[in-house]
Amino acid sequence: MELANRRTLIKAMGVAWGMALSGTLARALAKAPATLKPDAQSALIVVDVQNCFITGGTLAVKGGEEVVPVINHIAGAFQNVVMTQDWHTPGHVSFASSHAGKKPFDMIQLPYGQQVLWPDHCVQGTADAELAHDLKIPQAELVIRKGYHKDVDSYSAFTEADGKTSTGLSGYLRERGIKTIYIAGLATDFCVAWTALDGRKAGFRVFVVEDACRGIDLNGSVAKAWAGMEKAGVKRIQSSDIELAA
Ligand code: VGL
Ligand code: ZN
Repeated sequence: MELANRRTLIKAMGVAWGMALSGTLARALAKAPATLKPDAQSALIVVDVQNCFITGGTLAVKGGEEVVPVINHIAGAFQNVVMTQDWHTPGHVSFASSHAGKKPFDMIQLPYGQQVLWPDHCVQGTADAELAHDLKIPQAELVIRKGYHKDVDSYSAFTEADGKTSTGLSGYLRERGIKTIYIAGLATDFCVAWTALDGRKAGFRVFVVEDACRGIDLNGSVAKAWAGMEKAGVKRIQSSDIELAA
């Protein structure tokens, strides 16, 4: 083969290789097809997306505000949306300030079990307890408040931390014919995880949208929460797995 021809061939091979490579890349970068389509029997539960848990709040979760656009986006796929609001009395039992000599993130024993002590947060009627202002889900049907009994905490949107006092959420969902719940919000390892576990206990199919959540992560609590949720049959999904209504 003549040198000039050989050069042309090599160049052509290079172009072909480049095209093949970019094709592979393009496919790899393309979003995987969405597979989950929320129906009339599905509800999105937006957990505690409140000023207190985002930057500037009293119990800010790292990157907490980053869930807001993701949740606004996926909410469009849902006919049914419920939001929760951590809603504590002043002097709540979960506040470190209510226990002499204790500081935030210490643990104490309460009649209903172990309790992490938190900074004062989400006090009823304060700006800190308001839903994040950038959250735009006008079709949300119910805001369920929790943690309003002074002597009992409530991470779960279903059952308070005493393990028996109901918030009424499972009855509401059941009476509305909801079978499947998708959960997003704050914090992965506390209110999201406890809500997901109780959702399973109440007999719902449960999906947690990982990239629409952020965790507090005390001593590996995010990994532990995922392990517990997966063991209980909670499905871990990404927002891209949800098909947005056409
Ligand atoms: C939460 C700690 C205390 C939560 C609420 O929303 O995950 N965490 N109160
Ligand atoms: Zn709280």
